[in-house]
Amino acid sequence: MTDTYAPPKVWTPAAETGGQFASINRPIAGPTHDKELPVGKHPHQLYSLATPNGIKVTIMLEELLAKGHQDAEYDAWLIKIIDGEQFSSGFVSVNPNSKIPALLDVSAVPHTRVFESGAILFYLAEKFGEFIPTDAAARAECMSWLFWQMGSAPYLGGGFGHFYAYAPKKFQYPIDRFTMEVKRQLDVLDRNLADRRFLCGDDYNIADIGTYAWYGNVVLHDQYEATDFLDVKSYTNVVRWATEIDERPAVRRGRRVNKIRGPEELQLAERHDASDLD
Ligand SMILES: N[C@@H](CCC(=O)N[C@@H](CS)C(=O)NCC(=O)O)C(=O)O
Repeated sequence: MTDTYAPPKVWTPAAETGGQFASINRPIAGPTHDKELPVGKHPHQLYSLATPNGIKVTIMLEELLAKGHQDAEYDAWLIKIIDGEQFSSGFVSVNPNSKIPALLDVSAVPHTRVFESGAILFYLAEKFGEFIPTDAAARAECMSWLFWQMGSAPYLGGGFGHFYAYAPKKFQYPIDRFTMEVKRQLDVLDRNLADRRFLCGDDYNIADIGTYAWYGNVVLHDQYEATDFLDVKSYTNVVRWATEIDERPAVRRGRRVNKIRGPEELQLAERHDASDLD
């Protein structure tokens, strides 16, 4: 790999790009192999991994259960993305985009698939009438922050995280570009949270769950080992907001589901019963 690059007339993939996750990247969609997904006994079948996008959904499901919605019960099946399990025929039938998280609601008629973490949060919020405001203006604010998060996270993960932590070498140009944007996003959040307890005001909702999963990880859990580099402590309102969410029992539970890295006592590869987390 060189520092400068003259793009050819028609792009073809390099034989070896290097960097983490290079082995699962390919320029086409669709399945690579035939394999059905397992289906358990609960209304919701989740196929996922405890990445920031994955924990959004397990946190939401644990929050719904904590509110007493027994119908929110779920089986959480592990999808090892590094092994390419998101490219099985079964997974692609639930998410044609081959990315976790993917949800199959087998209590719905017909069985309903939902992919994209933001869409899953919204689906569950609507289904249970929880963590989403009913008033039109408040709902618009909630959806605005939820969509903001969905649009912003790729700059944080795919941009900053990739070039700062996963690329085969440190290249200054993309690191500078994405650090600029991530710090701007942190400042957007910090200013909004200066006079709001949660993103939309006094109430915790799906916008907080989605945004916490990414920015909470960065400011509290040293995601990408960039705590000092991004000077996360200077975003005091973000840290205060993320800390409050981080301490919620349902958040603690949800973060552990489909987790196969980190301290062993916090890992839970699959969840098929509430007692798996006790
Ligand atoms: N916009 C999607 C992004 C999902 C996503 O990027 N998932 C990653 C893990 S966090 C994944 O499955 N990567 C596997 C791959 O790219 O093959 C969402 O929010 O659900």
